[in-house]
Amino acid sequence: MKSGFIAICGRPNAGKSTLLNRIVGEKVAIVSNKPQTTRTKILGVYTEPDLQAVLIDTPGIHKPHNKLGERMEKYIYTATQDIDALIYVVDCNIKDSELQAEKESLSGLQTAGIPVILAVNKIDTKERLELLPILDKLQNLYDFSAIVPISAQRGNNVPELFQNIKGFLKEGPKFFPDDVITDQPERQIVAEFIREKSLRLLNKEIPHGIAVEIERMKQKDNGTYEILAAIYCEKQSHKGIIIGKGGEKLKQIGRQAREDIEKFLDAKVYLELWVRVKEDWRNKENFITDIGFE
Ligand SMILES: Nc1nc2c(ncn2[C@@H]2O[C@H](COP(=O)(O)OP(=O)(O)OP(=O)(O)O)[C@@H](O)[C@H]2O)c(=O)[nH]1
Ligand SMILES: [Mg+2]
Repeated sequence: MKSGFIAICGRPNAGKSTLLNRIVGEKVAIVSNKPQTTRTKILGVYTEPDLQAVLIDTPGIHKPHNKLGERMEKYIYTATQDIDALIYVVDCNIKDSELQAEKESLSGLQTAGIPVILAVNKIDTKERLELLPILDKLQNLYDFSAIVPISAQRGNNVPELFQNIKGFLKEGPKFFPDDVITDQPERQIVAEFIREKSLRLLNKEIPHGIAVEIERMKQKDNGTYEILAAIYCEKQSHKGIIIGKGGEKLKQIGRQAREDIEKFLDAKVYLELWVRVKEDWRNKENFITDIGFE
């Protein structure tokens, strides 16, 4: 029996959560094209009869601008303690001007003694020949154990990447039962699905100031779930935008979230959404803790 912990790190939007979902084979982490989609560390468990890899998705590495950002930084730090290997994900569309930031992110991770595998992601967006000079530049950033070009979205080369990870697992126990794929409680996944739709359907600065809290969730005798959730935003003007003309935007968020939640819970769902304003919540320690950032 072999097992181990593998952290997935990298700058915002690189495709870390997409990779986690791809390896686990189910959606356990939300994905959007807005940077800083992931706010906590999220475990995804991959199990075979004689092997278990516990993957830890992390928030994108960035300079924190508020208390929430500082917590996100702590999650990255704790996720990279006592691990057997680290997958560093980088978008292959990286510009030369961004290489230095990438190098600094890597050196901030304190990876001394930990094998680091570089996953060069989104290769579906590039021609093979265009990729070679990029790989060349990236390999100078760090003494990587391996460099694997992948498409997390389409799955290209992800088995090869995983084969590489297997080499770093050690003799050890299963840390989770065979049927467990994530450490997140049901309520948290439901809240995240709602936040994902908000991120995807809203523009500009609003998505970053959104938090979702499940205020009530119960299953009725007929199997149907009743869920009441609050979408928090930071300004009164944002509230109007989230609700939209005639409530249309909020309805759209609710419809799309409900589809995902029903698939996940394998049951019918009645979802009610409220929008609430909490000024500057990203700087309010107590509120951040209350909505689930331990
Ligand atoms: N074309 C392409 N797009 C991808 C690929 N992997 C991820 N994406 C897209 O890139 C965006 C960011 O993906 P995420 O998985 O949320 O990235 P992340 O690194 O987890 O981002 P943060 O949580 O914000 O740090 C989404 O729009 C994804 O659909 C890929 O292999 N190819
Ligand atoms: Mg993410």
